Amino acid sequence: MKTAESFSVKPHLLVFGVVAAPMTAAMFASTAKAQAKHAAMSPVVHPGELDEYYGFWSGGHSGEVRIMGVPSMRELMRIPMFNIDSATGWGLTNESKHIRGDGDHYLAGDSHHPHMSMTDGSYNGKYVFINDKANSRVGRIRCDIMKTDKILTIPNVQAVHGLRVQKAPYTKYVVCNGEFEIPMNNDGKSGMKDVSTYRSLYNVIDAETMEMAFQVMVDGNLDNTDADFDGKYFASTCYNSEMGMNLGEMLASERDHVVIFSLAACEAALKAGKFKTYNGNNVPVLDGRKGSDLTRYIPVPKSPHGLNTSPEGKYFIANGKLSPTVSVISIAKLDDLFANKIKPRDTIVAEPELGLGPLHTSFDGRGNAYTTLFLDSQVVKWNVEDAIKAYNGEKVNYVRQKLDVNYQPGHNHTSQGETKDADGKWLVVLCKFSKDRFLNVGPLKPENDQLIDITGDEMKLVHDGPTFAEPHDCIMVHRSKVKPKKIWTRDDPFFAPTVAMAKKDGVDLMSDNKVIRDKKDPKKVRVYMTSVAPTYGLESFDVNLGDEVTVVVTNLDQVEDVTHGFCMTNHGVQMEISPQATSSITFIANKPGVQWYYCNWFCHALHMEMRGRMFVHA
Ligand code: K7E
Ligand code: CUA
Repeated sequence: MKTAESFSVKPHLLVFGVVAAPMTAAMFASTAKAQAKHAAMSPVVHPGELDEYYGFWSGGHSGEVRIMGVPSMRELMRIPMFNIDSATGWGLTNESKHIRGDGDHYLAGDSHHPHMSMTDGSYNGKYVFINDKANSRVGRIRCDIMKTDKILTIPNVQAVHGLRVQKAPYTKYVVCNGEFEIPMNNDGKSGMKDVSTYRSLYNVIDAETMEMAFQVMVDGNLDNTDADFDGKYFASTCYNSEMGMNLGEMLASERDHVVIFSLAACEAALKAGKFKTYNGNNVPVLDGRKGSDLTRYIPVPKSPHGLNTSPEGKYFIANGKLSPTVSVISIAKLDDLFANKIKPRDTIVAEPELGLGPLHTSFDGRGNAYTTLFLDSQVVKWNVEDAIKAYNGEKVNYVRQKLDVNYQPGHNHTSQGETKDADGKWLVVLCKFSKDRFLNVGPLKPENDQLIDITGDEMKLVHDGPTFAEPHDCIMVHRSKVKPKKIWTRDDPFFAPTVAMAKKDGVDLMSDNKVIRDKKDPKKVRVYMTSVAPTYGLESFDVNLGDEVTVVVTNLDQVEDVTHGFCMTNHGVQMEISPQATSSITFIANKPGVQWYYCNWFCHALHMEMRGRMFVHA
């Protein structure tokens, strides 16, 4: 296996080459001409100008999602989800705890695959979904407020990995892969020696309610997934079809497979009641193992990884990982496959050899595909129709270009490339290693998100972007498709439970500043206050030692960007309250005497003065 080491020398050699050979005037002129002809698009977004794309970046094992501006690659916002966030109070406020639900006690997550909801194969700007591999969850971001609004723990599985959305006619379902196979039931009665009951499940979630629709049991495990553009089929790669429990066993056979799921067949089986339940929950589990009419298994070289649908809707592409090839599956042939008119391998229309370690592929909408080569530290641009011709015996060269990237790329993504609006402008390659590309920050390095101009015949690297652990995947959505609110509306469901609590207490959140002691449980105190820069509605309040205090702040400011904070010093309590929002946080008043609270979001010239006292009676 080649390492990043052997590739890191290349850029230096290039630089030295230029320095060593003095250029003549003629050489300068011809270079300038060549540069003018092939001038790369600039990633520079001048001060005051806006980016063309919203990038939604997974935060990997930091557990969050980030909004990047593309092409500037500036980080615009972080959206905490599976993690805890000190700045916004995510995981601390009652609103976020309510959304975090049954997984609220998890303080960590591992987010991989962000994907936006679609209508007719185009992004619709409504939701972004992402998986948490670490704790088998799926979260949803509401794009009108850019906050997480739902998190679902998937039952019966361990490690939810690949995730995508139904592309057409609209995102009714979010689909995701259970990666690690586990005993069914996993009740501690069997499991370590006898692996015959081990299964992986394909998970189908209702995108609107964020509840489980159904699950499909498969042979082998599942890795990555994607959907077609007709609303008929989903496809998932499978490594370890052997059901091995260690590396040697997992690599034993030469072939693994791509599983194709027929949505209509699954929905019919569900309707006909052909399912079982497991582990004491009531989620219907359909049987999609080999021989079932819900699925088909297409053999491909062993241990495939990424699964990508081409934007014109014709192909599923399974990326070889251990094989230097990708397998191109014709979606048009799947009807015949399900009708048993052809054999599974008959759906393969090309298997081009691209280089070492193909992991993920994206598309420019002009018939070209871009595949990351993890081991070669390259992106290879290739033409899909030419690869099909070559597979049919014609003498054509389907590889258009190989570009060194720095280093060890995983996912790559083109602007809008997973939708039918693939526009072939930008390619982002998410490199796992960055080594010498940035100032050394110690043994732990950032990742390197490289921006590549793909508008011309040649790919041009235009920007290196360091990112913190670890953007597995990203999408780029044209800014015309996303219209977030500028300030909150008071009827937002995000803080509706808190509004309901206030109503029960007889409090008008827009005007009242009150301390209410619970009549049934006198240790519980609710402190309601407003905020208008630079003051809180309450300059002070009193509680007793040991009280459970819930502070509810409603931000009356209506000016865009005037966000306040609430921090109770020495209590680990802080949160943000954006204009017209209500936020609440609960803690135990466990220290006697004067406790200052203050606004921790800089809001006003007198922001430092925006504070007050809690007095705790001993
Ligand atoms: Cu999408 Cu990193 Cu989870 Cu490939 S995975 S690299
Ligand atoms: Cu309000 Cu700072």
